[in-house]
Amino acid sequence: MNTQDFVSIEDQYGAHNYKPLDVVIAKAYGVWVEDVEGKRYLDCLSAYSAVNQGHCHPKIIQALVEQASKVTLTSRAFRNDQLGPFLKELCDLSGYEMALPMNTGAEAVETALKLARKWGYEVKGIPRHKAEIVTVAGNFHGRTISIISFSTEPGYRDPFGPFTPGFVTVPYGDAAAFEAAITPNTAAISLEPIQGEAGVIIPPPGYMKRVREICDRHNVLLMADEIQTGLGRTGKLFACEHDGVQADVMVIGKALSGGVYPVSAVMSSAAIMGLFKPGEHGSTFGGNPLACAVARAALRVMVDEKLAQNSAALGEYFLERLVEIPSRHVKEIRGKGLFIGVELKPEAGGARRFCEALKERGILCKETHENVIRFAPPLIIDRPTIDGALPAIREALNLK
Ligand code: IF1
Repeated sequence: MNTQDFVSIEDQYGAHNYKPLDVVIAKAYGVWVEDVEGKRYLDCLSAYSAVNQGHCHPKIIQALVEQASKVTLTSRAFRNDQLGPFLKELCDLSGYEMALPMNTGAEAVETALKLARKWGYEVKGIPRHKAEIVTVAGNFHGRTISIISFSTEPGYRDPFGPFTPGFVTVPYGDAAAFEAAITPNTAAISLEPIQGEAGVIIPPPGYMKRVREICDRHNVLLMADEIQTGLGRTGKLFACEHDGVQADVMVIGKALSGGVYPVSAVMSSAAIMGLFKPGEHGSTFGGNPLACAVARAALRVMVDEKLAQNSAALGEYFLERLVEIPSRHVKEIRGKGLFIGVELKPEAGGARRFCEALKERGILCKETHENVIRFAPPLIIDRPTIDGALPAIREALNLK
């Protein structure tokens, strides 16, 4: 079967909820993927920052294979010998006291929303079922009904109501607007320290710090979604560290498993996490031994290979090289660590055709919204690999 055969069969039998580039990947290692025709590409998406450790990292795959032959799933009806050590290692690394494991990012966000509401009722004293959670314009936290209920992207939300109540929207990057939206019933604010899907939107300096202060002043929880920004992507282990802030509740996923297996988690203090009582929350697969063994290995790789530091150094290098490329199409290039957005001018004809052109030249990128090309390679990338990609990027950014 060739590329077109795979595309046809997928489009005939699969729901059309995506518009992927027509590259059919059959194999991947490190920063590289290979398609069914044997053509090699530099991966500059990293499965939306899930494969920060690089594709098929040998140590993570080894953990997967070894654990798979021992025990994969116990359910939380019983205990397993991977869960406790995983939670401890995750807490030690992140500076949180307790963790709750789930599978996908959206599930972890849902978990955090439930936790914030329960905190609102039991700790803050908000009247039952009146809790409000402040969210920001341009947010992306996943695809469940409750999460899309506060999406400001019509395409993600409109056809899927009725919506979950209890969410309020304020502009992103505007701490005063957040403060003005707080009522006695406000339990939490939820935000991404840098917005990914919105197009690598970096808020004004000090925004997270001001949000933290406002949360403290009004007894409101700060919930940070670090599913995409966390685990080294922005040059720190967590993006909140850029502002010296610790959220009350942090959600992580994606690279928590190095992209090998779906693993997510909610992190918090013992006081807050302790509000969950038996039966109030759970998941068949959450905290399974295979997930935990994989995540333990993925975290070890993150630390041992200093991936956050590499992201900071190589991200700065990559950004500098990109800025040097002359292109009449580029409006702005911004980024932190290896989380880089190239925003094109409205008249450039959309980011998609540039991503197609990059693909033809051996680089895989995905447009986000109409006009932003995101460059987010695995954090193990080195200078020679970036240098090797620059001529192709220069060509693609200079399409007619
Ligand atoms: C898709 C976007 C990226 C996320 C943040 C939670 C989740 C995500 C900050 C949910 C997921 C993904 C989902 C993926 C595309 C991708 C994405 F363009 F849609 F927005 F990365 F930029 N919080 N982001 O970024 O995690 O439930 O998917 O594990 O195809 O929808 P999930």
